[in-house]
Amino acid sequence: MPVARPDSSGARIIAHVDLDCFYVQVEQRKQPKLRGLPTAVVQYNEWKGGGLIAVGYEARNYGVKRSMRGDEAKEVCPQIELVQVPVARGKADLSSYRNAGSEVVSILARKGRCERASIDEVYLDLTDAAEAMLAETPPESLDEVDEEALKSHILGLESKDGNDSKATVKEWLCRCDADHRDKLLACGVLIVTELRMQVLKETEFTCSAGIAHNKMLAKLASGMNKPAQQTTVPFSSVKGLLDSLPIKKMKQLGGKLGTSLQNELGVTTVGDLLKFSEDKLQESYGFNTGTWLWNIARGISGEEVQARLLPKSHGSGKSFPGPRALKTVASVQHWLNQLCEELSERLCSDLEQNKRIAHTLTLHASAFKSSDSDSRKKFPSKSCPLRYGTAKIQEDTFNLFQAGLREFLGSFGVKTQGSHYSGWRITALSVSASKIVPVLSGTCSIMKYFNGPDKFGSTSEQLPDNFIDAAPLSPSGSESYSTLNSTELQNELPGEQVWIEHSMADLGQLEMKANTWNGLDPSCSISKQTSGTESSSSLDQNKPQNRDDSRMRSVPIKSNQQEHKKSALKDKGASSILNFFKSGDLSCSSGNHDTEHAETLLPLGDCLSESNKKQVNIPKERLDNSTGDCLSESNQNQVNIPKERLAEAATTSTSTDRCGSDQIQQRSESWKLRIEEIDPSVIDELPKEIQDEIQAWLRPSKRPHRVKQGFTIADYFSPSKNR
Ligand code: DCP
Repeated sequence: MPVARPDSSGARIIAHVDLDCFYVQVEQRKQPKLRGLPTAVVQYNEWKGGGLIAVGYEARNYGVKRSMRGDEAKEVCPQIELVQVPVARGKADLSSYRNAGSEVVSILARKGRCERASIDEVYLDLTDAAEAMLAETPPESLDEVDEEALKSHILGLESKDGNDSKATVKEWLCRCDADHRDKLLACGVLIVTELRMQVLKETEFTCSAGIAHNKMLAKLASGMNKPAQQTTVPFSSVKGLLDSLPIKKMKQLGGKLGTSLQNELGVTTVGDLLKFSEDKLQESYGFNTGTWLWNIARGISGEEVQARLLPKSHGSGKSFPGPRALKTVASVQHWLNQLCEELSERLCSDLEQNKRIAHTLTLHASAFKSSDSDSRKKFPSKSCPLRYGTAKIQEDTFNLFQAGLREFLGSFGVKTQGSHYSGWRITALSVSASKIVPVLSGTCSIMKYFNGPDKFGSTSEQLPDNFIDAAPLSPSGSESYSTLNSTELQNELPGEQVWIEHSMADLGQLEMKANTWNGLDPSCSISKQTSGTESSSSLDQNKPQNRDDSRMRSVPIKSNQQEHKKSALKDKGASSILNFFKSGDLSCSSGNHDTEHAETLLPLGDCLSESNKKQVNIPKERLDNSTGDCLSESNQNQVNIPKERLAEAATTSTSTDRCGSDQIQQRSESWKLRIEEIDPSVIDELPKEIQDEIQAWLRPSKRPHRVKQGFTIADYFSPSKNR
C-alpha cells in the first residue's frame, strides 16, 4: 500500500526519464536497417507469431498494440518487422536490454542523484545542478536557448497570439520575474535537454522526460509527450493537471486501490479526492494510505530519489503456461538448473565488476494441483543463505523446490521424487538472489581469490575467512548505497559505462587467467552483462506526514491535460531529436553495441566449499543471523536444508534428460490469456506501475487494508466478528 512521505523543504527539481519503445530501439540499433520501419519485439514463443512486448512508434501509427500477438500485428500492418527477443537456455535473454539500459543510466547519472527505477526508466534529483546553473548561468542571461529545449512542453503555458510556441517557451524559460521555483524548473528543463541529447549522441537512443518538483509529478509528465520530447510541470499547473487526471492513471492507483476509490468513494479523477477530508480517507484506507491519498490529490509527494544505479537483486525465471506446465521432478530440475546457471553468471559478473555479493537465494514457483479443488493455494516461496558456484546454487535451489513442493502438497503426500506424474503442475519458476551488499573495501580484491589455484582446487576446501568476513551481515543490501550521491558512487564503484568497457577489455585477460587454471571447475562463468533485475524499493511505513498546504496553493491553469495532449500530437515527429535520425547524422554502426558474445570462465564457483553442516558453508555468525534475515522478508520462508535432504538431492540431481515429454507443445487457444504466461523474469524489469498491476493480478487475495469505523480489538473478539 502506498505510504505518505513528508515533502522535503525547499523546491526540488526531479526528472523522470523513460526510453522510448525501448526494446525496439535496442533491436534497431543492432540492425540499423530497421530504423524508420514499423517494428515490434516479440517474445520468443512462436505461438500465433509470439506476444508483442514492445512496439515502435511507426508501428503504433498503424494501430499495432502491445496486447497483440505477432499474427494479429501483421494483419493490421502487413509490413511490420517482428524481431524476436534473444533466447538463451530456452528462455528470454534480456541481457542486451539490461546492458543498453546501463549505458543510458551512466550518462544520466552525471548530473545528479540517479535512481534506476526499471530496465528503461530513471529518476534524477537535479536540484543541486539546477541551483548551480541558476547561480552561475541563469537562463535569463542566455542569448540563445537550445532548439531542443524550446520544444519542451510547459504545462499551463499557452502561446500568445502571434507568438509561436517556441517563442513562448523561450520567454517562460528566460523570465526575470519568475519565482525561485520556476527559475529552478527552467534550469531543470535545460539540464534535461542536454542529458537527452547526450544520451542520443552516445547511445543512439531517444528518451522522453518529465520535469517537476517531485517524483510523482515528473513520472506523470514523462509519458505525456512521447517519443523524444519532454514535459514540465510548473507548480502553478499542478491543480489543473490533477483535476482532470483519471484516478487509474496515477502511479499506484492503477490496481485495486484505484478500483476501490472508484467503486466505494465514486472518485473518477485525482481531483475528486479533494472532496474528502484526510480523516475520511484514513478511515477508509488506513492512516498511511489515507494521508498519502490526501497528499497526492494536492500534488504533494516527498518520496526521495534513491542513489541506486545497480539492481537490488538478480532474478531468472520462466513460465510454463497451459500444456507446457511441468509435471515431473526431473523436468523441474532441468529448468531450475538452467535458471541457476543464468543467475550464477550474473552473480559472478556482479562480484567481478561491482564487488558485490548476494546473501539470500530464493525460489518462487506457481503451481496447481490437478486433483484439488483448493486451487488457490500458493506454492510457498523458499529462501536460504546463498552459496556461490553454479552447482551449489542448483543444489540449494532444488532443495528449496522440494521443501516448497512438500508444503504445497501438504496432507496429500504425493510422491515428489522420480519423474512420473504426481498430480501437480508447475506453471512458473524463478530463482533470485537478494541482499546484495558491497564487499568491504580492503578485502575486495576479488582477483586475489582467483589467483591462487590452491584455494580452489578442491570443492571440499573452505572459503578463506576474510572473504566471508568481508560480507556485512546487514539484512538490507541496498542500505550501503542509499546514502551515497552519484559522484560518491562513481568514486566508490566505476560507472556502468566504464564497467562495460572494462569488462570488454578485461575479457581477454580473464580468459587467459581461466586458461591457466587448468583442472579447476569453471563453474562461475562471467559474461558481459552488467546488471539485473530491479526490485522496487521498500517504503517507509512510519514516516510522519507533512501537510504544508501553503506550499501547494491552487492556481487554476488555462489549459487542461487534454489540450496539452492535443498539442503534443501536433508536435509528434517534429522534434529535432527525431530529425537527428532523419538527417542521417548517425553512422548507425551497431557492431560496438552488440554485447552478447564475449564470455569467459572463472573458477569462482569452487572457491566455496561443501560442508556437513545443516547450512553448508555459512560461518557461524551468518547462521545466527540467517533466520532473522529471512524473517524480515514477509512472504518468504527460510529453509534449513537438512543433511539427509542434501543427500536426497544428490540422488535426484543427475537426471536432466528426462524432461522431454513435458515439452511436447500441445498448443491451445484456451491458455492465451493466462496469468501464468507472464514470464517472471520479465515482470521485475518492467516499469514499476506495470509491476504493481501484474502483482495485483497475481495476488488477487490482497485487498486494500480498510480500517472500519469504530473497529477495535474488542470488536475482533466479539461474536459479531464472524458475521
Ligand atoms: N516490456 C515487456 N513486457 C511488457 C511491457 C514492457 O517486456 N508487458 C518491456 C519492453 C519495453 C520495455 O519493457 O520496451 C519498457 O516498457 P515501457 O512500458 O516503458 O514501454 P516502451 O519503452 O516499449 O514504450 P514507451 O515508449 O511507450 O515507453
